[in-house]
Amino acid sequence: MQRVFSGIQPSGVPTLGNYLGAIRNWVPMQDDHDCIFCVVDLHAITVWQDPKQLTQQTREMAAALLACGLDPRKCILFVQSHVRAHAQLAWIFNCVARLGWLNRMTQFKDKAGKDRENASAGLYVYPNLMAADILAYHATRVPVGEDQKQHLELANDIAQKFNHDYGVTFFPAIEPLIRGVAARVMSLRDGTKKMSKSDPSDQSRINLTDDPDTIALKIRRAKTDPLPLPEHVSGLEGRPEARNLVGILAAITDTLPENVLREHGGKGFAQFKEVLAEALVAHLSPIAAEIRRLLADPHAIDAALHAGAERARAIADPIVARTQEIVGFLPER
Ligand code: AQP
Repeated sequence: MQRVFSGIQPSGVPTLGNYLGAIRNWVPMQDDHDCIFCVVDLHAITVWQDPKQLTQQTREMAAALLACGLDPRKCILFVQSHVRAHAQLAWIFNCVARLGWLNRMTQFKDKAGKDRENASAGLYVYPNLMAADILAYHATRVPVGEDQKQHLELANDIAQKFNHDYGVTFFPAIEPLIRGVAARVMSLRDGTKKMSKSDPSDQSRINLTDDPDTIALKIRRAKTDPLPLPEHVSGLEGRPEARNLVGILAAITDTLPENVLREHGGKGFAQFKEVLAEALVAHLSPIAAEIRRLLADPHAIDAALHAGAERARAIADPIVARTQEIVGFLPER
């Protein structure tokens, strides 16, 4: 079985974007892949995180992943900082990756914004840690969205350079794993920006923990344009907010945007938003209820994560020990 690795940052409550773009697609992979899923807290602190909130968000993220269907009997689920191998291998990769490679990463440019001098060094070397996350397990398949493809190419460059420089065939090639239509969900306030858990406006996103009234209100207030819905997908051209809402209904009801428009084309947004809110509430309410149930027992969540970390260490520690040996570090014992 191919080994899959994927991670998600505990940088806020998981959103509908995280769910439709990533988490929902991870669930079926557990049946035909050797899956390792990680709450990547080391990545989260590349931008400021309030310590108390980070602890809470890490548990919430784990609860959300379990509530969405990740099953510790079928996959390994753990927190990144609990497995030292990630940071150990990332340091070695900091010494393999070239500055020129990192300078080309568009996500750094986006996240650092204009005040680049003030961005953390961690944000800059984020892709090296991501390479370490994957290669510490010799994982060969990584489910990624379009935005992460560049980081995956960099991980492959690091693996190849390491193998070449040390004259070994140790790290495998990594391939993106694309399953079904990975939905890209945009902000409810601006159809040209992606929905993000760290967006300052809570109105810009649907959180997996939102109650039905909040979901309905956020959808009702979602930005739209004055025209009715078009009859065909071509009519969504230049209408990012309309495209986003149609895309969300299509993804949540497992259909294509053209089918949504066949049924709802010509309607006004007030009517369409009611249908969309109802579909979202029906789909997300059981998940929110399960998150609440799991969070009522934080010790059980921590215990599941500790057990996951132990299984992760059993795979990663020997790979990192061998990497250190290849590099020429004096053996620890
Ligand atoms: N809006 C989105 N639509 C589709 N997929 C999305 N993902 C994130 N936002 C959307 C996918 O979720 C996975 C985990 O993401 P992450 O937590 O590692 O970081 P991110 O992509 O930066 O997600 P956020 O929510 O925007 O977090 P912050 O606000 O901390 O930056 C990834 O597979 C991602 O593609």
